Amino acid sequence: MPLEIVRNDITKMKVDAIVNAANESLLGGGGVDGAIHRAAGSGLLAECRTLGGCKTGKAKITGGYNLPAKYVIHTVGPIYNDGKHGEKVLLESCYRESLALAKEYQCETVAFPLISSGVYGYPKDQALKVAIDVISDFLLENEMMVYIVIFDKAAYKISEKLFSDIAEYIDDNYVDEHTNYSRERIRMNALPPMAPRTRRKKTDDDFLEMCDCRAMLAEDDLDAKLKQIDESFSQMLLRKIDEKGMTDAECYKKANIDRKLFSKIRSDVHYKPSKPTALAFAISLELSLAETEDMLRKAGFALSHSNKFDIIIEYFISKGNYNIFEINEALFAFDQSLLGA
Ligand code: AR6
Repeated sequence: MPLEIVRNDITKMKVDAIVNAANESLLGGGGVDGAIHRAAGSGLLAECRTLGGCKTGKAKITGGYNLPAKYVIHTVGPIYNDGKHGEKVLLESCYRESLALAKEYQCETVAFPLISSGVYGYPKDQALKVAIDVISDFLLENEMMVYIVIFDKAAYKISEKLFSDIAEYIDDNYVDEHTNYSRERIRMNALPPMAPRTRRKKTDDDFLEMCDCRAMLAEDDLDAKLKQIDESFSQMLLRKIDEKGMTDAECYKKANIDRKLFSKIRSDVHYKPSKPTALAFAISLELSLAETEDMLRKAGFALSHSNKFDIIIEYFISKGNYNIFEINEALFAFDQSLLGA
């Protein structure tokens, strides 16, 4: 999955580069900056001293020293005032500049903290949105695995409105499921009784004829059935990509699926993806709920109202919101597994 939100201490991430939420002096501080300097050791501070500081919205790179990461990219986020002082543009620039440096140094994996969302006071839900927007834009054009590292549960917040909307949708749908089930039972009980069958004693000829017919029917049936083997998941995926006028790359990037997995699916007509992968493609292709169900069936799955994961996906599809990163934000907030590979 090219973009993943994880809960971790960024100093523990085994990636090519971690990003530091620094200040303009680049000489260390509190928060994640302090943690990174402590874990990297004094070599990091010595190298930072040679850099001559860094402007807000810009980024500079150093070695990782004692960290598991090879590089540290230091970026300086804006101090949040009231949101009307260009904070968003500066924060976007932090992510863009850091990603550009990571690319220049051929990093394949990069981990970001939520820049500016601590001491610098940027509201966490908005800080996360900026991070997701800029990183997902970048990933449309570039191959990289990017992690947004959330330090603790409290540090993570999707907007309260979205959270409560989804919570309400989950509640409603648990209830609906129950109501539908009751309705179904009432309907079944209301069916008219079946007409009694007329009986005639069967002769041996009747019996042989019946056996022959059954054998012929079974053969025909099997032939017919074999001829109508459904298109596979992979065939449906490729057909839909064509129908939507997308390129393969557009589709797998929007699905937050990496190129290697996509090639595997493309070249194996019988490939059976996991449920999150199948759903990620349905989201990327902006399929309706019915089409999504169809695509899932081809992979051997179904949407069910008995788990939150499915209901959250259904919520987004029913709202016509196919932004996989926003969906993953919500899934993360409800402690569900994320979409993608
Ligand atoms: N791993 C991942 N995330 C962390 C970690 C960690 N080990 N520690 C904190 N966070 P902050 P800022 C999260 O204050 O707002 C420094 O003094 C934290 O929960 O570190 O950009 C600098 O020198 C929060 O969500 O950075 C600057 O002076 C996020 O990292 C100033 O703070 C960023 O919080 C920069 O402030």
